[in-house]
Amino acid sequence: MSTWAIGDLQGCYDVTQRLLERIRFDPAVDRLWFCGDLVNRGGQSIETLRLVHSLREVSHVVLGNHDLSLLAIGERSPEDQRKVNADLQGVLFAEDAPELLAWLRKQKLAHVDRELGWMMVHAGLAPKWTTQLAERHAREIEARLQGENYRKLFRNMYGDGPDWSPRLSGPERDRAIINIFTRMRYCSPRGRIAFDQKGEPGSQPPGLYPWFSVPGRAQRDLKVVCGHWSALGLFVGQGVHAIDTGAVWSGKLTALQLDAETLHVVQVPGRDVAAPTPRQRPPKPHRPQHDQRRRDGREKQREKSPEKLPVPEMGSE
Ligand SMILES: [Mn+2]
Repeated sequence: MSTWAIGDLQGCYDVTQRLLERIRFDPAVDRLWFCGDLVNRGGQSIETLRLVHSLREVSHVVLGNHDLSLLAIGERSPEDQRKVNADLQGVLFAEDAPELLAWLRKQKLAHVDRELGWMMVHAGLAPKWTTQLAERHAREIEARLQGENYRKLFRNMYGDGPDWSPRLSGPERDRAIINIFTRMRYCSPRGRIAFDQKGEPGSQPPGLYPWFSVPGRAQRDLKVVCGHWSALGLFVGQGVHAIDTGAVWSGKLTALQLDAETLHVVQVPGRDVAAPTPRQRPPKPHRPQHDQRRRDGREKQREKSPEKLPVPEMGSE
């Protein structure tokens, strides 16, 4: 019997199947931990979701930003749902979407197995969070996801602020907790997340640290396995095993054996599609001053109504 953690699948069904074959996964005896971001971008999101759902009795799943984004879009009108990419539409308009999304909504933000000695989250933990605190905050959000008012949670979920503080309450508290568990990479020593920094360590501005090496961070009594940060690649250190190795962008899909005596990693090649080069901003055309102001006004209005955005920012990173 083996327990394996598997990195971000991102709708890469064929790659996932190859990895399960490589580790000779046997549902009769083995167990799987999925690090989240099961869907989006890989082109086979519906197949991937069906596969993980079919393994639900022998798996643990934590939600990633793309999974939460899919769930939020799942609550919108069919007209709005037709604005998202074809891969997500393949899930939203599938016959079994209600069953799959209802199951996905009941997954966790943090999974803990103290006997095994591991905690799994999608992205990261706040600097001051022990594993016990992290577990408590994950349970807060999981209770909302499973409660009657989950639609309200999805409506209030989008946005980069506020920074985490234990004194937060209401929708702001929910958003801060969700952002830490599902979007964290770099942060300041006080825990302010640098949402725009996605590169490998060393590329970040001074004063920012990978969340797991922030000076003064809490001591943690469990090893942490996580995904979300493909530019970091396979990283083992500071009590953290980061295993998003960019399967969706011609990287690899990684499995890490959690009950092994020594480091045991198995990888298969990812989808054969290169990462897009960062979009170049076109030079701003010259506009008369009053025209520019009007345009800015319209943009501000658009920002206030995130439901109008065809692809929400939570799932765009
Ligand atoms: Mn992610």
